[in-house]
Amino acid sequence: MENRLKGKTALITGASSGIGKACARALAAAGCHLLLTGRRVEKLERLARELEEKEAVAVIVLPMDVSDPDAVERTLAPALERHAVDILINNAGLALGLEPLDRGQVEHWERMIDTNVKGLLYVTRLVMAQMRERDRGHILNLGSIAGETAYPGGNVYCATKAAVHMLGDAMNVDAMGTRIRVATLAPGAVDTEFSDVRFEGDRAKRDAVYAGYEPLTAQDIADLALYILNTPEHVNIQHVRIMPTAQRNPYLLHRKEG
Ligand code: NDP
Ligand code: 8X3
Repeated sequence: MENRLKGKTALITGASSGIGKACARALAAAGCHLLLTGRRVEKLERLARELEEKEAVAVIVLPMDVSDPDAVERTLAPALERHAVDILINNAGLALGLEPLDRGQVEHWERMIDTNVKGLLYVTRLVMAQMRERDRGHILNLGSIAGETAYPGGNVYCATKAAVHMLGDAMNVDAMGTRIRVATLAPGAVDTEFSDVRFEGDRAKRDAVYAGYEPLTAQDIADLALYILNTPEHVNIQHVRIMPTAQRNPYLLHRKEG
């Protein structure tokens, strides 16, 4: 397939691990320059050095907590004066806890809503404004099958991803008449640090999520993201759902015994 990504600039939120990191690697290999954001600066710096050396692209690290509107403004606004962003991957996100709503922790809810929904909005407001001025750009939001089907204990996480799906539709509507494209990518189970974060380092709980079947890898998601972002300008893939073959919906997971 023709490479339409070479020389473009991509901003990825949450590039320090998992899907964001795999997307950074895939886009750099395709010749994209990168703006990488996240809170764990050391991990971002290491990735930036690796990709600059290996792929000969320019990589800039922008340490930023997306849930802090002042930090987003302070960090992104000056960066956007220097760089025109062609691709935005809104990937930063997390789940915390798996309790029924009535036993949920308010602090968990606030962090999920502030990161997955409000963080995405703070970043997109600035980047999409620049894309509108340039009449070009591609936004890819990480949704989830959790945003389509509620599962026990998923409550607030599911609601944040449902919001991401609706915001993707809303961004497409708001971009009507421009050349801005918006995609929502909704994965099922992907083996990343996601469950380490959700269960706050409880190894047994984390391992149980991926036991007895082959989950998706971050690379699988990056491959799909690359396909979506490399389509010609008249193609706007708006919503894609991707799951491991063993999983048919959040409930239906075929696990092998033993
Ligand atoms: P990881 O935990 O591996 O990665 C999450 C990334 O988000 C990290 O780079 C983290 O960086 C960043 N992040 C989290 N909070 C913030 C914050 N407040 N500010 C800035 N960055 C933040 O998980 P995944 O790669 O799996 O998750 C990526 C996205 O994919 C999420 O939106 C998740 O909801 C979604 N997803 C994941 C699935 C899965 O099964 N793994 C399935 C469906 C969707 P740092 O800690 O350095 O800030
Ligand atoms: C992450 C996938 O089903 O564990 O969004 O919530 S799930």
